Amino acid sequence: MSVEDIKLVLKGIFEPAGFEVYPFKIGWYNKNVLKIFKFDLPEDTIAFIIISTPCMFEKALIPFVCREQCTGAKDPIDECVGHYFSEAKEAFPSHDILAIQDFEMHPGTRRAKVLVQTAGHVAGAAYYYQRADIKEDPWKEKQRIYGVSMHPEFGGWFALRGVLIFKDLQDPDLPFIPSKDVLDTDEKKINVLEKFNGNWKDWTYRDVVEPKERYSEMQKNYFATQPNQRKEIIEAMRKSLDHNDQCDH
Ligand code: B12
Repeated sequence: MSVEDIKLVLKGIFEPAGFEVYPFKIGWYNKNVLKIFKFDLPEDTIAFIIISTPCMFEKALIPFVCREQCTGAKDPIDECVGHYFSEAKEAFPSHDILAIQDFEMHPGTRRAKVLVQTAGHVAGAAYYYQRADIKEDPWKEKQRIYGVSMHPEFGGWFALRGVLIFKDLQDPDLPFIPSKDVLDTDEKKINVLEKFNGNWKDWTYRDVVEPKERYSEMQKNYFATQPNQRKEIIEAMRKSLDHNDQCDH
């Protein structure tokens, strides 16, 4: 099966649920990250980054919490994404696939197993803006400035959910598609980094690119609420599906 064929199958699984899928080569990722984050795999190994767009909440999460009777014991979004990752793995029984979600850390350390922003950047999905991109920045030398990715269509209204690495699939010919630099001046880059680092809770960093869609009020409310207090919102989500008569429990 070619990368293009695999991408089509993955799109069939993820797109109806509000996710996007972009292929990349492990070598492109490894070239950018420090040794401790590199994957010990040949550089032409094929992987896919999975991104959730605003409608994932309504298309995947609400039906999922309804179906699965989530108790909130585990994070419903992580579980929901995990469900789709399992489905993707099952679609390719003859391939050796390593699925890694954004929250997964190496045991015993607090080091992420995959840096999804770098993966999204090299896959051409969302430009990863970092302090190092700016010629003259206004911050103190020692100040930690976290980088932020921007999607060309959804601005900051998306999340990078994880990667699927096809460990036994290599393709030297996968074309490199650079991610779109949607913030073309240092001023705009500084602005988004200031907002992401200083005021991420007010949502404004997400709007530095005019998005074609934002999170719904229910989704914003969900993310603005502490995970251990989301039970009520999850109940409301269930009821919203009951209303539409789509819930089969
Ligand atoms: C740990 C973590 C945190 C920590 C530390 C943040 C950090 N960036 O280090 C804390 C708790 C502070 C945090 C907070 C938040 N986080 Co957070 N976090 C993560 C997590 C799990 C890992 C990040 C990490 O450890 N990075 C390690 C450092 C070393 O990586 P780095 O700085 O990118 O350095 C690498 C690059 O520079 C690369 N590199 C070097 N040169 C070059 C050149 C190029 C061209 C490229 C591409 C790369 C590259 O090499 C370096 C490594 O060697 C990621 C998910 C993930 N698995 O990636 C989410 C993630 C970064 N967080 C995210 C978000 C949204 C948040 C919050 C808003 C809270 C929230 N969840 O809503 C806040 C905002 C930050 C703030 N103002 O406090 C999003 C960012 C989305 C986006 N649009 O970019 C992510 C991607 C989660 C997701 N699923 O989408 N987070």
